[in-house]
Amino acid sequence: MKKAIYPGSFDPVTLGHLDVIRRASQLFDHLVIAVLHNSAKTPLFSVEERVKMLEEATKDIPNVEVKAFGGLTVEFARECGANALVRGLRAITDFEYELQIAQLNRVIAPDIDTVFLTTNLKYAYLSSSSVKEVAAYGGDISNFVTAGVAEEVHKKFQNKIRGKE
Ligand code: COD
Repeated sequence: MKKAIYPGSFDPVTLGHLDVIRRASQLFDHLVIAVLHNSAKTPLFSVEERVKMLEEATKDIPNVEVKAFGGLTVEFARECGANALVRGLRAITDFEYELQIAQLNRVIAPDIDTVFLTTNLKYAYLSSSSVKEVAAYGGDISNFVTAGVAEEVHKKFQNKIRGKE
């Protein structure tokens, strides 16, 4: 069985991520979406919230599961029995960063390969950070995320404004 993981922050999951997930799910028998919980960045959503949004957004793809992880990505891939990491590439800036991480991971774990999927041009400009920035100023994010995720993002910013979080 060909197994891969797709690691990331997914804070929150965008239509760009979902496009990569759909395409990777057709290349591998089983795909684990690995959501990092101890990121140096301070995420907008807790890892539980990010996992839940991903589960909802991918519920129609049978060979995909969502799991939280901490520590090294390659160790988590081994725990899952996967020998490939899926990553997405949008621009040359992604490439430089991703190539360095892929080479580092290859030294740490020569048995695990990184597979790059180039972005769907429709979503080449899209990142979780830009979604959060637009939403923080009250903008429309319906072209960038699913309806369910848009609702959660708006709720989060409203709670922040009201001082609930
Ligand atoms: N189109 C295509 N791909 C996209 C798009 C889009 N519109 N948006 C994002 N992507 C791709 C990104 O390029 C990336 O490959 C992936 O989707 C996930 O993106 P993010 O932004 O949600 O997640 P990252 O890049 O912040 O995740 C970083 C990791 C969690 C993978 C990394 O920090 C990590 O591996 N940490 C664990 C510690 C470790 O193993 N370190 C050693 C390697 S540095």
